[in-house]
Formats: sequence, structure tokens, C-alpha cells
Amino acid sequence: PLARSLSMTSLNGLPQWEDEDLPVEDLLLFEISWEVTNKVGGIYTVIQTKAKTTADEWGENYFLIGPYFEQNVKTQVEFCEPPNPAIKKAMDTMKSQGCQLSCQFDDKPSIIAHFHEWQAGVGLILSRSQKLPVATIFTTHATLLGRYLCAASIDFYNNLDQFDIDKEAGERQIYHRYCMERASVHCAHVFTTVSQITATEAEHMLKKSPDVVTPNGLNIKKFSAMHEFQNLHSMYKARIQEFIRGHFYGHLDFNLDKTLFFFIAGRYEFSNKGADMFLEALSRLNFLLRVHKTDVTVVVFFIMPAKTNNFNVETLKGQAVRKQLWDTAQSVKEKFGRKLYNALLKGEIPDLNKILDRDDITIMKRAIFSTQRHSLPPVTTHNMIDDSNDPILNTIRRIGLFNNRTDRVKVILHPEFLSSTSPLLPLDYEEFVRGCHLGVFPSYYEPWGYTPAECTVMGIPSVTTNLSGFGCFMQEHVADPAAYGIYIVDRRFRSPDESCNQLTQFLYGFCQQNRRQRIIQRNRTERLSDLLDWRYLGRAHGPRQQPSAQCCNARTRPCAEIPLSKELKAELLHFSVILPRSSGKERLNRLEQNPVTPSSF
Ligand code: G6P
Ligand code: 1S3
Repeated sequence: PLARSLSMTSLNGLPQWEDEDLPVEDLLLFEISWEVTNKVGGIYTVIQTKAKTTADEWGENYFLIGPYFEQNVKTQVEFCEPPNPAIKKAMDTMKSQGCQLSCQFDDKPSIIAHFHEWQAGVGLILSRSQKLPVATIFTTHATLLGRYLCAASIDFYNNLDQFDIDKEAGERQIYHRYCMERASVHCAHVFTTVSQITATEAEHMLKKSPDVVTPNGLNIKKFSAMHEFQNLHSMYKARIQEFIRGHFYGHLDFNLDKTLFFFIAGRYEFSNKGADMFLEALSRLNFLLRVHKTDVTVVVFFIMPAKTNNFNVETLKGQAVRKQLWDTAQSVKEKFGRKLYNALLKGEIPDLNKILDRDDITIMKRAIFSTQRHSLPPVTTHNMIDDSNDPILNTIRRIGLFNNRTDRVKVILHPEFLSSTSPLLPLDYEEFVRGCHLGVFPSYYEPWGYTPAECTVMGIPSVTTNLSGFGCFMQEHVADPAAYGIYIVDRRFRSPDESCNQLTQFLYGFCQQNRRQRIIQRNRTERLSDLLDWRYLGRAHGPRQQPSAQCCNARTRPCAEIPLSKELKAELLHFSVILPRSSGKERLNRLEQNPVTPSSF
């Protein structure tokens, strides 16, 4: 059947079969990445969430190839015999010859191989140099040089067309990797990337304009009941509150019902992911909440993996103390209940002053005594291997956000990905996000940015920037993203200090909302989720296949302005920011609109 067929005409330089329309049934699709079953960053999410949609379409003709890590294989892979005889033969050959493949097909060649990033690109370069009959696709999710230059706090977007890229790669000692990346790009029949901003970056850093921009999607779960995601928020928030009771034992002088949970998560790239700006904004927010005597407390989680020596004692003790208090309360309650029950059986109302005996009082006093602590609640949950050089901890030290009683903003660095089996915070990432109020991702370098997208589909508002692929995508497709709980910090046209103030304004405005406003906002955020579904974005990714802008604009209502009085603006001037870059001004926009002519490798 020819119902679903792919046209190969755009694959320059392929042999004689290039003009044919081949039915999908006769094609094999291989997707190759270092992050197949191996969570390093966002590519893992791309592959994992897209797998179902792709498998639905390609069935047993779809194969993922990734690195073999025992632990990952045990937890994520099911062993089976490949039904396709050619694949079986190839695999047998690989096994017998120590992972060398010789792959032959009797009839016409019909293989598409999709390589992600430079690590996998080696396979692409070899396929082409050995003239294998394979149609190749290369996707970059970031350029090596872009990531390195941005991480070095270089004013990247103002100088995109100015870099001597070979020299930069050499000086950063990534020349070999950069060559593999650039060769993969130029060898591929189709080169793609995940956003327009990265397409522009690729033109300058890799000297080739991507053939297609393929925005990243997600697997959207739809609940039969509309309010189900709100219930989930409540349920998982309660679990986070439980952790907070333990972590802040002895310092629980704030109202948990008026406590908001913010978080940032992702690969630990301090300035690329905007953790620097976030901390600076938190310091300003803390100041504003304190001077205005707000009764709201904000607890901020940093979920960014770093090298650690396991959980620290103080954090584990916090949860042990909480558990002990819970057990004490349960045993006293049990005794109290029994006495009350017996009294009622006798037709008496017990003397409530006597219902607790001295033992009960002693147990409770001991429990209260155990909550005394002489240190502040820790700002990190783990023993950090490089504690004294850790950029988040050093910034916390500099701005003095130490979880003091007077602080309205409390911080917790959790330098490990979350897991439902953790003895500390037993939630997986999705559950954690659902339980929070706001995700904050003020990235400087973010080719796409899954974290705010994940928040959106779970109905959790988030902050992103107009230097992230996701932020630009939302600006393009939704008339007023802020009205839907997508706050976009302007990091293109404003100075870092101005961007930081804008972020502070978003955070402060969010804290001023009441519960009803937050519930309404979550409903609106969740309505954007269709826009990010692989079911739309998975189809060739062309603009025609994406949901139209109107479908969102039609539902857009004007957004309430977040008030920031003159006085507050003046107060914010007390702060100084140590963020070196200047704003992107007009240059990036100009570069995006006037692509350079692609040169050859
Ligand atoms: C959900 C639940 C409500 C709950 C609310 C709390 O909407 O369905 O029952 O009151 O969350 O929202 P908040 O923003 O205060 O965590
Ligand atoms: C990259 O992962 P990262 O967090 O290192 O790829 C992701 C998937 O395309 C993308 O969302 C992210 O912006 C990139 O940075």
C-alpha cells in the first residue's frame, strides 16, 4: 500500500533511487544518539517522547541505537528478537565480530539514518565516506561553539558574525569535536535543528543553514476530567510540603498554605540556563517581599545535577525528625482516641485536661526538643564535591540567601535528578513539576528548552526568554503568552540588569496573585498543550503542519498588567548585578532575517 509514503527528492546527491516515492513499509528508519536511554540533557526527552508517535507510524521498521550502559539497559530496555531478518543478520554479525556491522540488502536500498549531535555524527560521516546507500539526517540541538562561547559569558548574539570559529574551537580545545560536528552537518543529506535562533547560530558557527527547523514536541496526556491536573497539583504539592516540614524543622514559622514553590531544572550550565540571573532576581524578590511585609514565602528548588557525595546529614536528619514527630503524634492520637472511646462508651465526656498523662507529655516534650537546631536549614541537600567552587552555592553566599527566618525567599539546591525512590523527596520529575507553582528558566543559551514546555503541558506557568527556541516559538504562535502563564523575559533588547528587573517583576507579580487567580491561570496554561503535541509537531515539522496561530489567538484575552510602582522601581535600583553581557539589540534579529549564503565545508 502506498498510503503513507516519503518523498526523497530533497536528499541531494543520493544515488539512482532519489526520485522514488517509497512506501514506509519498505523503509527502515534508524535514529542514533548518545542519549537513547541515557539521560544527559534534553535530547533524551526528544527521543523518549517522540518514540511512541514514531513507532505508531513506522512500526517494526523503527530502530533506536544508543550507548550500552548496563544500568540503563536494565531499567529501560526489553530484550527481543528482531523480526526483520536483515536486522537479525546484521546484529548476529555485530555480535560475532565485536560490534562491526556489515549490512546487505538483497533488493533496493531503503534505509534512513537520523543522527543526533556530533557524537553520533561519526556514523554519518563514515556512511557517506564509504558511500553506503543510506539517506542521512543530522540534527543539532545546540552547536558546540555556541554552548562554549555562551558559557564563557561572551556577548554571543551581538557577535555571531564576528567569530573566528576555527580559532575559537582550537582555543577551547574542542577542535576535534567541532570538526566532527561541522563535517556531519555538511555530509548530511538533510540538516535540521530545533529552532530558528539555533538555525541562525548554525549558519555562523557551522557555516550551513539548516534545511528544516523541527520544533520539539511532547507526548500529551489528556485526562478525561478537565480538572484532573489541578487535583494532581494539590496532591503533589502536599508531598513537597511534607519534605519542606522536614527540611525546615525548627524554622517552620511560615505559613505553608501561603508558600509558593518555584524551581529551575536542567543541565548544570550556570549562566547558559540563567541560574545566575534567577539568583539575582531572587535576591531582589526577597527584598521586595520583606519590605512590603508580605505574608507569602517562596521556596525555590534548583534541580541541577552536579558531583556529590550523597545526601548531607543535616538534610537526612530533617526528614528523620519530621518522621519522628509524625510517629509521636500518631501514638499520642491513638492513646487519646482509645481513652475518649472508653469514656464515651460509659456515657461520659472525659476531662480533656487529664486525658493526656505525664508519659504523653514527656514524649511530646522530647519530640519538640528534637526539633531544636543551632544551624540554619541547609541550602543544599547533598555534600558537594566541589563545594567551594560551585557557582550556585557561591552566588548564594554572595547574595546572602541562607534560609534565615527573616528571608521570605528560601533556597534549596538539589544537585541530582529527582527520583520516586529518593529517601528525601520521593517524587519523579513530572510529579514534582505538577506540585510546584512556577518553573523559572531565564536561559541565555537555550536552543529549544523543554523545561518550560513540560510545565505548560502540565498546566504549570513558567518563565522563559526570547533567546530560547521555546520562548520564540510561543511568541510566534500565541498573541499574548503571559496571559497563558508563559512569561517571556526579554534578554535580546534589554541589558542584563533590565532583564533581571523584568524577571523580578514577573516573580513579584506572581506572588501577588491569590489562589483563585493561580487556579485560573493554570487552566489557561494547560490550554496551550495541544500546540506542543508530537502529534502535530511530529509531522514533517513544516509550518503548514503546525497548529495555526489563530487557534490560540482566538482564545487570547488581554493580560492583566503586573503592577510595579515608581517606588518599587526606585527600590530595585539598590541592587547591582554582576552580569557582563550587553543586550542583543537589533543585531540578532537582523541576522535572522538575512541569512548568510551557506558555504561548503
Ligand atoms: C488545585 C486544587 C484546589 C486547590 C488548589 C491550590 O486547583 O484543585 O483544590 O485549592 O489547587 O492551588 P495553589 O495555587 O494554592 O497551590
Ligand atoms: C539541548 O539539551 P540542553 O539542555 O543541553 O537539546 C534540547 C532538546 O532539543 C533542547 O531543548 C535544549 O535547549 C538544548 O540544551
